[in-house]
Amino acid sequence: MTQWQTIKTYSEILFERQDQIAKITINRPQVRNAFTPDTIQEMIEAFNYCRDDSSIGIIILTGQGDLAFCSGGDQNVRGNGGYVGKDHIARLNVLDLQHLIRIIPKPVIAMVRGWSVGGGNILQLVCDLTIAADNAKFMQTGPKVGSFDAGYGSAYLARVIGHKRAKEVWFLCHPYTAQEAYQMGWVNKVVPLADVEQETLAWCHEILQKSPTALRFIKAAMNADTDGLAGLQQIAGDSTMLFYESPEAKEGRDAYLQKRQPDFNKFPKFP
Ligand code: S0N
Repeated sequence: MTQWQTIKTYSEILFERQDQIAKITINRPQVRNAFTPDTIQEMIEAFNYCRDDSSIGIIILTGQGDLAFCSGGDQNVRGNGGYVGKDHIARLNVLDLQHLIRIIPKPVIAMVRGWSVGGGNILQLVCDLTIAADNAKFMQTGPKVGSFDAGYGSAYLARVIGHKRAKEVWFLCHPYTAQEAYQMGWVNKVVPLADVEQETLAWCHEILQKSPTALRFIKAAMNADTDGLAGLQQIAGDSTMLFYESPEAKEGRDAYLQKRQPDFNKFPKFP
């Protein structure tokens, strides 16, 4: 059995690691891992930790127990302008988390057991890869419960599974089995429930053998195609990060600090 070590103790999530692999688990099984703004805030903090810790190479997002990955926003704390947390402010901060999962420059794998519903299913969608247990079920309920996600939840879903399928998912609000989701390209692999963590870890270990910079640029490039200028900004920032490492960029910095003209002529002009 895999040994996980706690990175930090939270009230609504588990945050653990095993060497270079971090695991963030929504820990509210009593409500099928529905999230509140506080759950989301804890996840944002954990993802940011993973982003900053250079010894973490990959992140697994999952839900506690076999019954649900996540059932979306907790309807008990749904207020008038969003979901209401301990600070009594109504907000939709799950959108911030979706964005963070997209821009974090490390692969994020959703490990889905049981229900993946509503805003929880959008979190699964925005992860880079999804490994589903054979008991997983995928569903959008927005039009049934008076809500919708017209961002990644609709437009990006259409890119992933096709427009006709995405409209079917939202217009009918039917559940789809793991096998049906696999056939639509909604998930990457379906395995027996008992094997899902072992399989997810196997994918993590294989990915960790690859160049982290290459993975970073591939993720950013694919997201830039869907994220417009914000996606371009991400890949541009990655390019700047690499450029800062170069003698050419350092010459510009050093010349400024030494109050002299930079000598850029010594650097090659590649084809
Ligand atoms: C998940 C379902 C299908 C599981 O069914 P199952 O296994 O039969 O269990 P239940 O008996 O139904 O549930 C067990 C207990 O858990 C509670 N519970 C389940 N889900 C929720 C939830 N989301 N909120 C609060 N409680 C939940 C049940 O009430 C039950 O409790 P007890 O034992 O006390 O009766 C099934 O449970 C189900 O269909 N759940 C509701 C799914 C749903 O409609 N989710 C909300 C969808 N909307 C969002 O996620 C909003 C997302 C969002 O934040 C957003 C952000 C940006 C832009 C737009 C949006 C947007 O609004 O969409």
